[in-house]
Amino acid sequence: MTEDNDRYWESLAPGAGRRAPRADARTDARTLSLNGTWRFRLCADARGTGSAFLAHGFDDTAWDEIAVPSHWVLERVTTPGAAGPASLRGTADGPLYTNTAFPVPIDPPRVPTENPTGDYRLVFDAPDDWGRSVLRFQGVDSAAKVWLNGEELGWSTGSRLPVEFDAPVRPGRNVLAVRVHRWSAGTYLEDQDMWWLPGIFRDVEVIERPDGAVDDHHVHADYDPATGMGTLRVDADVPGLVEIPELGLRLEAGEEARIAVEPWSAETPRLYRGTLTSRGESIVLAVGFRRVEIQGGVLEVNGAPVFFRGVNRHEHHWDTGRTLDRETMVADVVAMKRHNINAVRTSHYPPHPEFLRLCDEYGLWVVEECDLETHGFIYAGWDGNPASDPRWAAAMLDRVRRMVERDKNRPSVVVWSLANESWVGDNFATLEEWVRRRDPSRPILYERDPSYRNSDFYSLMYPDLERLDAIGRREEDRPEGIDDSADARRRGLPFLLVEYAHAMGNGPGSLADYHAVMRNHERICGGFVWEWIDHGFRQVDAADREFVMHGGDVDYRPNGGRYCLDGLLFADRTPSPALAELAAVLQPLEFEHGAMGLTVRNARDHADTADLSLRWRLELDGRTLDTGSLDLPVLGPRDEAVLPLPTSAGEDPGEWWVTVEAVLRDGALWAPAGHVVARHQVLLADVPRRQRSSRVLPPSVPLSGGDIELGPGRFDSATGRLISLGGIPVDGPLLDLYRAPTENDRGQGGRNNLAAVWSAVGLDRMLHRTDAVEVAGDALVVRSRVAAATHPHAAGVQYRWSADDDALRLDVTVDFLGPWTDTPYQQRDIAVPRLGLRLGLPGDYGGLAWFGRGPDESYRDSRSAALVGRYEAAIDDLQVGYPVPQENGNHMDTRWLEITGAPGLPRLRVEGLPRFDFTARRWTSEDLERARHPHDLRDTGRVWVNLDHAQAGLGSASVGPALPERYRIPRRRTAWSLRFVTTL
Ligand code: IPT
Repeated sequence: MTEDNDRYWESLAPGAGRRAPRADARTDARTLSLNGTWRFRLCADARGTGSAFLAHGFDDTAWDEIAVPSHWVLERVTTPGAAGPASLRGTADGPLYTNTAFPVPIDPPRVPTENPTGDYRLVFDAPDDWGRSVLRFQGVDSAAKVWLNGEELGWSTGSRLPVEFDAPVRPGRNVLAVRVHRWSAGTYLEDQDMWWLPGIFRDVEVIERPDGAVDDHHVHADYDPATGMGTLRVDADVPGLVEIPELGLRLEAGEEARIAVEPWSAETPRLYRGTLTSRGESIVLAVGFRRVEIQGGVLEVNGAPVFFRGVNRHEHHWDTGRTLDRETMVADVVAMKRHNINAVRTSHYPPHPEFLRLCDEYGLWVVEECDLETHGFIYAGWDGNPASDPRWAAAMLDRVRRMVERDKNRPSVVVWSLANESWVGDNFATLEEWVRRRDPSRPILYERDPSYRNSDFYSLMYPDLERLDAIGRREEDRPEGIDDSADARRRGLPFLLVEYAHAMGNGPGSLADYHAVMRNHERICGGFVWEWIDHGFRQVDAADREFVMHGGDVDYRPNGGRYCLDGLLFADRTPSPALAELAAVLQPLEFEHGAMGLTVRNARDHADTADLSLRWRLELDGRTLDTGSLDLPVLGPRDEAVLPLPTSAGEDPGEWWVTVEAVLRDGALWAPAGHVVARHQVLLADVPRRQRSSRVLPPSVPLSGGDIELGPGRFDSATGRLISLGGIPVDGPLLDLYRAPTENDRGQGGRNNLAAVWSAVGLDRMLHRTDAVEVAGDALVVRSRVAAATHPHAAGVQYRWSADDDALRLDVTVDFLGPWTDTPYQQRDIAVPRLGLRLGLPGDYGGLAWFGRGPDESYRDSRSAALVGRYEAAIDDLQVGYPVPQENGNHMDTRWLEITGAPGLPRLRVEGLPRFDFTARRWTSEDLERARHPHDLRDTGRVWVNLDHAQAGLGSASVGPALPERYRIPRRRTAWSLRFVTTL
């Protein structure tokens, strides 16, 4: 039996033999990158390959080659017993996704004997004059033991944190051997909602440490908003000279200077570059002067309240997992800046240090979170939770220290977050005390302890709007079990909405609602949408079709299923419609049109508007008539001005709209000149059209059998159904009450599962029965009853058709009949997702033009990004390829829609009286619902167009509150009208 102290991977200690954590820095000290191709052997348990691989002479040519950094589960490697390397993706040996559950039995700190272990080997050369050095791993998941030239250097846990060893690197040939275990005691502290991805997944380097090199340095760069003066002191463990040429500063390490500076903020990321030079090396400094304070329960930076327009960002790439290259990090930062996001919570671990350097440079507020989450103890009733077990204090503190020490010099980091979802425990007091002592310059966040005793913020996840508003007023309910004084303290804290708006599938809804509530209360320093990017992997199926793999595509339990696909970016980093919506909601200029003109408010906290200019365009029914620019006075933070509208409506009939856009005057680091940061539309006038005089046609009723003709329409006299329209063979229009459920429609854990209610009442399988086909004056009236098998409840529909010369008019009236209560659900909850009509057209149709909201999808609770205008698109381009097929592509407030086909086919124009929602696709809602992946969707040979009175909102119920009542469609008598015109 192995001695317990040999089982280091199950040790409560976080590591051994490691150097003390220190600040991340760029240095001119000689550095050898050890990234590249290593040798690798995957083993079934923690013994690995034994000890032979440490030796210089070991022959590793039969081992796999592997890229470092990478996760071995995403590479081609040989599994124990197999003949050659293969991809583990999609297998139980591959990437595994759990949301809250532990992948190991709960028995801390032990892990199963089945513990995939990778032995890594690298032979590298050091120059002849190479001296003393350290070996640094920026991230190894989850536990690693390291040997250099046969000598054991130590071992470590803490996957998303750096570790350094003193490394006796020799001039000439060196052999580095690393053993990495998939599961370890560290696993119990790393139960974040994400894929389990083992391996050496961040950079490995050897850094020379000449005599007098800087071990650690601490930049103190304060800004006094009252005087405009900055204070700089750089502490170092060795004598050194600090130089900031731009400020004419030369001072000793440890010495303090006061000097007039421009402060750093996310909106004005003013960095002063310089160096710290000691006898042994020169370190790059990027100094941002700023002060973070909580004053009167409000978070301030540089004396001004600050508002986080934030997102939660996991590190993810659909090929390489949490191994990201710099280009990908830049892409993330640029995309955030371009979408008006100004803050990132590094959920739920410190990111690659380069990402934070980019945040300093491009300007993003960072809430940096420690690599610490014990969520899975929820399945043990929190029994044994490390947070409340003193034996785990050292390992927890080790993580927080490694984060704070690494990133203490980053101006972008303004809040330290101790952990995510780890419930309560005294160990958090230990962490808090240590952080306060080490870095009093930043506030501390811990969201989960209801007493908030270790947090400078009150914080929650996914509250509904009413609760959030009460919090803003400091009138929220008291959390259970909290005494008066703790409650009073908590109520005095600023509020940070650490997660909201669950962007899973189509959604979230209510981004604009949340933003409005948050902006209304100074207590609320902003929020962070969950989350930035879908964690899906690019994968091919047996038929070689590419798809985005989620947890449920791996046959493994426990399995977090699709919950890893909840980002604003799709896994391939294309923005989802939700990101455009977020950008529109977060725009840094706010507009309001009133009698006095157009009020423009600078919604920024620290920057004025000198970088922006305004331009406008005048449109009549979506056609541009005139454009121009508008003077924008330089508005200070939170200032406003009233501008006269630059143009006015004419007399021609139609809708006169002016659209104002704020654009970057000059290029910024993150976007070119002309990039649009804010938009606003004003309806100047809706000039009525003169009534055309047209000839009303009566229906021609056949004597026996035959079809009924009415204007351009031909109807089946028995069913009353439209057969052709201006010569186009059609299916329907027929009442449609259903949509393919979105992730949010399915709720979470049995709560708010609207989709289940819809299915229980049969909305997904309604049968249509014609009860009457009558000629009433000039109209054809068709009465129908629409109901599902098994149930007595129904929708009663009246289709009233009338015609003039060239058009067919349809007036629809829907009633809800019967009890609608014959299900396990209460009738009150049975709102329908859609109240509309489904029309089938020949598959030769494919082109669309419309006047209404666009160009991208819009829903009643997500329509800020979709401006009113005239748009054109191919049907195929209107499909939003959610990786799990579901309702998508709705367009609200459509005035008219034109559908065109192959040359020679009549053009069909549908006019709203006054408006409708449309969706067009080559498959039905039922097909969408059935498909598991987008490639399951097949062209049915028909085009299915929905012409809807309304569709329900999206909400955020996949993790969040129920869809607000006002975004549901009540079951009550409803009527709407459309006009159909066909032209050749
Ligand atoms: C919250 C988690 O912090 C986050 O990691 C993610 O899992 C999110 O939920 C849902 O996708 S925790 C949840 C219990 C509210």
